[in-house]
Amino acid sequence: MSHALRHEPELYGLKLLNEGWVDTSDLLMAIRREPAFENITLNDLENVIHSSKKKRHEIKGDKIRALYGHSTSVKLEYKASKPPETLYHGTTEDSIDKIMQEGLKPMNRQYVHLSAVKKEAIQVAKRRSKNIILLEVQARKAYSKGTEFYYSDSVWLCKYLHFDYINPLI
Ligand code: HQG
Repeated sequence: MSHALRHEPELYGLKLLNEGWVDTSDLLMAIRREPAFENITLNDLENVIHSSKKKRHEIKGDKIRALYGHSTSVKLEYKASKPPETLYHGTTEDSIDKIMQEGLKPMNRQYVHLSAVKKEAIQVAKRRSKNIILLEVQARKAYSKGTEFYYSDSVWLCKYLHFDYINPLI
């Protein structure tokens, strides 16, 4: 579901509309082509969405979309928000030198993803490597110097974060 709605909709015969929406029935049809999921229902999609702590997807009327994480060029209108004093980003030991030279970049996605909760940022890093580094981001300071932040229910987003505002913790 995330791959289709964030990254390669065309692989599933889908085209994202404005703000990343697709017809839920089209997504269901695409997922059902996979034999393991041939009996999947709207109820199953709703259960996946609501059983997750992170609000990754949203269903409204007959449409569904991913709320963040996109690499595909669709545009979502996020509201700029004042961030908390500190945010966190989990990364790998392999990336840390580059990050401290270049800052945090969105890489293949549209935004840098940050968390208000240390534990969540650690989990994000752990899906990449055993050797992780937790970065503390002075978000309020970056904001006061002009970095725009956006909040999408469970994650904080920004286009780029300068290394001046980043401190490695572990
Ligand atoms: C790193 C998931 C070298 C960055 C997660 C990360 C998140 C750099 C990787 C969301 C760099 C990009 C996004 C630089 C950043 N040099 N490496 N200058 N700047 N990086 O997957 O934050 O759970 O695109 O540290 O939970 O890991 O699936 O970003 O390691 O919220 O809903 O480049 O995706 O959401 O990796 O994850 P990603 P991410 P879900």
